[in-house]
Amino acid sequence: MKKRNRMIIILLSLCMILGGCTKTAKEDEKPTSVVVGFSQLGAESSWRIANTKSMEAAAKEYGFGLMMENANQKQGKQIDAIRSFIAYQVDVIVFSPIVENGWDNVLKEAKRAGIPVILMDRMIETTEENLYTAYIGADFYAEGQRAGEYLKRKADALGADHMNIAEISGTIDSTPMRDRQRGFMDAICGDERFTVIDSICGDFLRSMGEECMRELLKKHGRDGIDVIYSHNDSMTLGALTVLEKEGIQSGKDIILITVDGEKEAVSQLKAGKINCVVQCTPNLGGDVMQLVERMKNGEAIQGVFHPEEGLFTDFDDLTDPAVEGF
Ligand code: GZL
Repeated sequence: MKKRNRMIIILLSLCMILGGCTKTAKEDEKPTSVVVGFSQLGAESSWRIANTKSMEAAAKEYGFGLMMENANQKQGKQIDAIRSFIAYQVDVIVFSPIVENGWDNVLKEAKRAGIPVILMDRMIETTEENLYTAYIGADFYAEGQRAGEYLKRKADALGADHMNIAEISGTIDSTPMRDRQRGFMDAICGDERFTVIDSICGDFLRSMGEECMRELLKKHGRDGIDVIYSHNDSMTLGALTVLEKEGIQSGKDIILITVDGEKEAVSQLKAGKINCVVQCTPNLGGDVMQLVERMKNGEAIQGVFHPEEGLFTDFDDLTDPAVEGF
């Protein structure tokens, strides 16, 4: 018998022996009381990675089974994941919709299957009734307003008579992009000092933040932009590397306003390179699983649940230990 075949037989036998000795993980685990199907939209930013960790930790803490599918920024993959959760007959479906539209059909299937849906982090736009039980996530409009109110305060402090604003936006038609833009524009609306000269999509990605900044500088020149309003820290940190390469003093020559509140952005605030960090907590897992627990106990859950959020700015005492990122 060829040596190779002999080796294969030995290896196979070894696997069978070992396989028989170790209990499969399943036999060790106590049966889970609840299985949560979770469609996560991607891993595009530090915020998203922290959000995923928060969901995993909370599911473990509550002893719930968590079936998580990462859609890598593709709505179609989220829809497929939700369909697989329905087929598996999970107890609850949780998902963070990458964009607001296009969910009615799959959510009607979940409704017909009697599986409650919780929206986490982002909202959907629908004319259908009761396609989801609850929304847990930020009030993005208020986040945009906070950014706008900060800018007005900053303009007052600088005695600025005019400021050109360029926006680097998140994923088009996502709730954070739509509402952070709306809240900001409403806050500065009517204030003659401000002109929004451009808005360019960076898709919440750091690499795109760099590209957007290069394009904005090319289009408007280094003296043509006074303020950058960026919808998340990842894009802001990308933009920052371009400003530094160009020898532009961000935080001074150009005011930088960002949203999320990750550690690196807060340290750049403390370094004077970012002026305002609007908080948006990724730690939603505990709230989600608490809601699942209440639903499991028969409570009728309906509504919108926003976490407490604020902002850190260059007007604050940045040595205060409370000024920290996630
Ligand atoms: C906000 C979340 C956004 C973050 C980005 O709740 O949906 O998506 O602001 C993330 O960092 O990519």
